[in-house]
Amino acid sequence: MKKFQQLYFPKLFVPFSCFYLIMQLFIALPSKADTWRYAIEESITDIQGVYASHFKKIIEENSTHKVLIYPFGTLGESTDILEQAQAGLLQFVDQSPGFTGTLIPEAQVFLLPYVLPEKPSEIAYFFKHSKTIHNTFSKLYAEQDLTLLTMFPEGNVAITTREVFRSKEDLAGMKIRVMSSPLLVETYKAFGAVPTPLPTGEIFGALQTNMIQGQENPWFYLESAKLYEVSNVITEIGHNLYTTAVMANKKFYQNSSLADQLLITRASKEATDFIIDYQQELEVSAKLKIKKSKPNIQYITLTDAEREPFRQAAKVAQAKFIDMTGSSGKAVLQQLQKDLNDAKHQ
Ligand code: 6CS
Repeated sequence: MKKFQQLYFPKLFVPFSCFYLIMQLFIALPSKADTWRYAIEESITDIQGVYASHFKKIIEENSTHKVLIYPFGTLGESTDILEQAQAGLLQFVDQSPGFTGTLIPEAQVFLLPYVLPEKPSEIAYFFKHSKTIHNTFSKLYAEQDLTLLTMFPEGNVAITTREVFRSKEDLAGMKIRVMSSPLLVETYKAFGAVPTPLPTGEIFGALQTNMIQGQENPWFYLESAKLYEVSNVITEIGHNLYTTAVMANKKFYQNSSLADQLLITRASKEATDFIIDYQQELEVSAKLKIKKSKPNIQYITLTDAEREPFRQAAKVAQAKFIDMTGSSGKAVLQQLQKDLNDAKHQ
């Protein structure tokens, strides 16, 4: 065997290394101009749209490729666009864990109440450095034919209702719309409400017709989707930070040239840094815009004491998360807690 290697390996090695070098050179060169399709769950002026526009700008300024952005509604609901991205009809897609949870249950770790940080500096550090996002989740998304490019925050989640609520008892019998995540359903059950999963396009109409009596979303979205128009009260219980994820079709990404892969990574990173700062400003302006447009809307922030029963209910949600995800989810949660600790002590 040794003799065989000595005899043949150098002969095989020289042409192989030449071939390898030529391939490296080839993939480092700019690729032919392509049009990349990218669908989002929101409108072009919403956070996902601003992120996608920033990403597009970087790609188009640094290559001959074009990025076509498909805003919410143009290609269907969130579940439709994810399927299109998995099938390779779209190169990029934005889908939030509230919807991805049915496909990748571990993604719901981002929906656990009272887990994610509230301080802007911790939020920024967490999203930029989290091993949960950049290592663990990359593997889980890859199993679903998706290359996870980034995750970023969209602001604090508030709950809109018809009637005032300050306790779990007040929520009894209230149908609260959630994204189609089994964990969100369990969370709102633990909060005392009647969780009602509905697609995004049905929220406004369902509130208007009293089919549901409330829903949760980040402040900028309450304003931009005009959800305040069909609600009387907006309550902050401080339970969550809305998180979303951007993915590429795995085959598309893996078959892209090295130059394109590097450009996609760079655009994702720069757009993430940009959007983390951008989204921070929106909560205050959304609150002002809503009040201006509907002065009699009531804003309520639950006190620490009032939040306590919801914090207790969060323990039930965490146990449900482990039930749904087993040892894999347990490891994800442990890693997330380490990441959050790092963010706190950065
Ligand atoms: O609640 C929803 O369905 C939507 N909320 C936001 C903030 N983004 C997209 C998502 O589809």
